[in-house]
Parts: sequence; C-alpha cells; structure tokens
Amino acid sequence: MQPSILEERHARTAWFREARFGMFIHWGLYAIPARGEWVRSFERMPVEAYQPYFDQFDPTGYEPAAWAKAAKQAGMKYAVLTAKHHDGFCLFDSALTDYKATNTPAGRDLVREFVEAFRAEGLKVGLYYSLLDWHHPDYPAYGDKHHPMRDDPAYARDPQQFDRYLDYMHGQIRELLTGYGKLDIMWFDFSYDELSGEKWRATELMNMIGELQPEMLIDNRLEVNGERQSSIYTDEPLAYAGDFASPEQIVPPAGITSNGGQPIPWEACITLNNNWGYAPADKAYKSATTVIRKLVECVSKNGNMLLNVGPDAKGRIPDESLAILREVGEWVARNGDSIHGCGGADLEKPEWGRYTRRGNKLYAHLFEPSIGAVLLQGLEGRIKQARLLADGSELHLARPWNAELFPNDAFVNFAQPIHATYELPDAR
Ligand code: JFZ
Repeated sequence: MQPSILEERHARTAWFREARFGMFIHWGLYAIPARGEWVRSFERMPVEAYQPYFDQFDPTGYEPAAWAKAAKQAGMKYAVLTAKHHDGFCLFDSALTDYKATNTPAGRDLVREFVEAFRAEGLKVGLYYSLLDWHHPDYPAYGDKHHPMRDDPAYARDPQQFDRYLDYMHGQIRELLTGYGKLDIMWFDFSYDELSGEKWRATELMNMIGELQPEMLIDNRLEVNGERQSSIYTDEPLAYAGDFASPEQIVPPAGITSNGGQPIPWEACITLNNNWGYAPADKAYKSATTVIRKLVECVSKNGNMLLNVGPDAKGRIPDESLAILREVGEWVARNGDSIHGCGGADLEKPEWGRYTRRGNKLYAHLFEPSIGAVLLQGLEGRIKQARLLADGSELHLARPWNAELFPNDAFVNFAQPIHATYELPDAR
C-alpha cells in the first residue's frame, strides 16, 4: 500500500522534528539601509532609489564558516538563508537575472558558500525563496498591497503576463534545486489574498521538487495560511500544503494539531530583536534566558524554533546576537539532551516550568526557584531516579512530611533545573 501523505510527511520530517532548533538568516541589500528587509515597501522606494545598495554591496566580512560555527555552538541543527527576499535581489548566481550578488562588488555566489560552510559543520541547509518579487517587471506592482510602487499607476502590470514571472520563479527554484546539492528545506514566503496555491502553479512546483529533491521539506506558505485557512490544517492536505506550519513571532499556545487532532510538525520563527533584516537602531533584544525558555516551550509543544539573525552589510552577525547565541549555546551544551530528539511529555504543564520528553526520559525544566521540594503532579511511583542534567548529580526523591496530602504526586528535592530519568509503565 502507498503510504498516505501524512505518513510520508512523518517519515520525511523525522530529522526536522528531532533537530528542534535552527538559525534563520535574513541578509541582502537591505542590510545597507539597515531599516529592515521591508524598507523598499515601507518607504515606497522605486528600484532606482535602491540601486546604490546594489552598486555598493561589498560584504568583505562575509564568512559563512563563522555563521555556521555560531549556529552550531548555539546548539542549532540547521539553517535557512534568504536566497532571494521580496526585493528580488538574489544572493545566488542565477542565470535568469542580472539582479544578483555576482554583479555587485561581492562578485560571487554567496549561497554556494553558505551551503558549503554549513554542511561542513554538519548542519542541514535550507533556503528561503520569496514568492513576492518587487524587482521583476511582471510581478503585480500598482495596486498590489505590498509592492513599493503600489500607489503609482506608472507601475500598472498586465495580469496576462504574470505567467512570465511564474516561469522565472519556477526557473530560479529549479536552479536552486539543481545547483547546490541536497537541500533540506525550501522556505517559500508567502501567499496572500488571491496569490495562493495554484496561482503560483504550486502542483507543477511540487512535481519538480518531487523529481529533483524528493526528501526536501517545504514550509506551508505556498497557501494562504492565516487563521488555519491552509490545507495543512486538514487531515487531507493538498500536495503543496507543506511539511510544517510556520507560526511567525509567536509560540502557539497549545502546539499545532490539525482540525482533526493530528499533530502537525511546526516551526516558530522568531527574531532576536524586532527585525528580521539588520536594524542596528533596534536594541530590543531578548535575553538568552527568554530564548532558552521559549525554545523549551516550543519543544514541550512538539515544535521547533527557527531563531533569526540579520547580518550587517559587511556580512557579520551583530555582536548583540552573537552574545545571545553564545549564552544559549552554553546552556544547550549542558542541557541539549532535553531539547534534541525531544517532544512534549503528554503531562499537564506544571506550575514551576515545563516538561520535555524523549522515550521514557522526562526532562523537568524549572523556570523559577521552588520552596521546598518540587511537586511532580501525578507521577508518584513512576519515577525511578532523578538527576540534574547539567552535571549528572543525583537528586533526592523523598516524600516530605505532609506528602500524604498529595498521594499521586512525586517530589524531587532540587532548586535548579533537573533531569529526571523515569520509567513510565505506559511508555510508548
Ligand atoms: C514574512 C516576510 O514578509 C518577512 O520579511 C520575513 O521574511 C518573515 C519571516 O516572513 O513575513 C510576513 C509574512 C506574511 C505577512 C507579513 C509578513 N502578511 O501576510 O502580511
């Protein structure tokens, strides 16, 4: 029997559901104006106003090996780079456009160096490809709600010619699928209003992917995905529904399941400050503690975190971001067993933090100091031993004097995050 779409997706996403933590990289010409990757649209810049950034793009500090080291040290297992963002500028050497890194002072294919450097660190590689293209002459402009030239009738497009853009888009995707070895993820972004699904010739795209990169995962943005509209939320998803849901700047309150209750792989993409692209004026960085807790929260809900960095015009990840990644990495180095390969514990969220779990190992992440022993609700008799994950030291499993008030609960004496090894009678 043929495996169903869901079974096939389950097999293909196995590595992804184990990886749990990845790096998102938003990098392009917009690193020069340094006001975020939507700057052309927000400021209604004609392409000529943006041209100096193309002429001056000279990332002499671009060292993807350093990015890859930072990602690996942070405990990340994969990375996704913007091969093309909405501005249409290509970091790769596409034969189908002149609007590419090769023709800037950078003078070379920056995507190739990225995939090579990340693979060399043993990380999986993904590419972000924008469905929107504010540079292509056949992409809707005047009247399109996102386009920089939306207010200017001189930029009216003939809708009959949209297919020429799609030929270009499919052609570029083919270049990416054939020119860079095995790609682990293609992150399409994004569908809106009528521009969704077959408007992108999505079935044709899936056939090409199936032929050229059958193992590759895609996100769910080939379809409009707001308010559970996209078919990934059904139990009969379309072929182009995607392999994982992509909540943005939010960790879903209860993970993500289909309307029929089936688990859907998901990945929350989150910025470190409040911008995807380089924006040095934005100093609203999250603390490493916040990032760690949000990562734990994702895993406890069977999801991933794709944490973003926005390298500067020279190609360097901002120091503030590197410092957070370093601190997160120090935690992951000691506690990564509670993240990688883990998922939710199927237990009610405890008062004091969160659980993650792998097989019959339960990880208790204590987010706040306890008073006395920590109570593990409903787990009396189900815990064999408890260890502090970071150093392996034994934690005392003792029932305090008034434990008879809580006959079903176990107690662990600890005031730091622990690692409790247990045997669950009903382990799956
Ligand atoms: C998209 C991009 O626009 C953004 O620049 C970034 O790459 C992020 C990861 O993905 O974010 C969106 C997606 C959809 C909408 C707005 C921003 N939308 O539907 O308005």
